[in-house]
Amino acid sequence: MILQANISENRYSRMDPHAIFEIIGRKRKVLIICHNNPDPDTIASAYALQYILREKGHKRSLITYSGHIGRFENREFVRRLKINLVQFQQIDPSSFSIICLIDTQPRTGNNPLPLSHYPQIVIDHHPLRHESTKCLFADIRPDYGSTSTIMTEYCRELDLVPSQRVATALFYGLKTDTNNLLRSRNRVDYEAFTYLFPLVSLKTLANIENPTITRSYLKKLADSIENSYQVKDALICDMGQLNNAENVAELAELLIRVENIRWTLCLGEYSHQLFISVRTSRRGWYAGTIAMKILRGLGFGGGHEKTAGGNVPFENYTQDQKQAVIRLIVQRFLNILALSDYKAKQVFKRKPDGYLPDLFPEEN
Ligand SMILES: [Mn+2]
Repeated sequence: MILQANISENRYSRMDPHAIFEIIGRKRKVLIICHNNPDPDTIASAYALQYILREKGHKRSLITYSGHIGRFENREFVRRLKINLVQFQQIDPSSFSIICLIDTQPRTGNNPLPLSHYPQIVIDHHPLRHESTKCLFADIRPDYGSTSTIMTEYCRELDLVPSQRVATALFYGLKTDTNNLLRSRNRVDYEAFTYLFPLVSLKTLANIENPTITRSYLKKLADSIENSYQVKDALICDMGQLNNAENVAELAELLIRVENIRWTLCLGEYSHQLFISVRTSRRGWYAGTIAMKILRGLGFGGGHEKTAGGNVPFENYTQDQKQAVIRLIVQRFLNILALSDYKAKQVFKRKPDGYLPDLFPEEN
């Protein structure tokens, strides 16, 4: 999830991957840091960097992250591809001689690296931040659809054919970050996609994309759908306590597929934060800007044209204050979309009498 909308900057800082080995030299311990609540792109890119280092003789690198891996797909991704990730709280960054930030940059608030530490290596495709220019190796390519694309190019430039697991990881990272290339504006993403494709395990990919789900997850989804409100062409749902932070995005993605619906807003609480997710099928309305506006003064929001998200810290709020914040966000959302005058209806509420056919009549 991108929590900072910054679409104006498009500056570049491009590097030759061979320089990585000059910087590492004979130093041994390399720490590879993903962005918080890591998604497939940051995990795949960290995994590819670890692979490249190992192939070049640097065997002691560690991938770390902070937050949660929420989606079942992403947990399956880590499990099936046997990617070793360690929680940042369990390590001491001072015991590493080289620190790399992947798919994130210094001082963005989106990675766990303390301000007292500076990374030597930064590889990312988000807008270039001034702080990154102070790093020895900053390869920032904002016109790339994914960091996985950059890492695929590294493999090629270094004459390394990715292993099947690395290729599958990079392919999935690229696929998800560009929404199946629909969000890509650059042919380099297509080139990486077609280069990786023959190396991918399609069976593993299918397993990742169709993971087993839990009963509690399905129940959360069913209850939330039943309790959602339709306001003209928008569906709005307060999901209450979430099973994981990604629930809001998953439901918003499902509800935006409902016929005649062009907007969805889902909200829910997870580990003392309110998470929100916005989706639209309308062109020309920037969902990221809307997320930013509805959370102004409350938390942080941002995103892309059709998908956006954000969060509000809920630590010091009473139950009443939390409800007030949620109502304010919904009101702002309706105001921006000029929907305030329409009546909210619970269109998915089940009838109390129950109409289910008796599939299993009791045997006497
Ligand atoms: Mn990314």
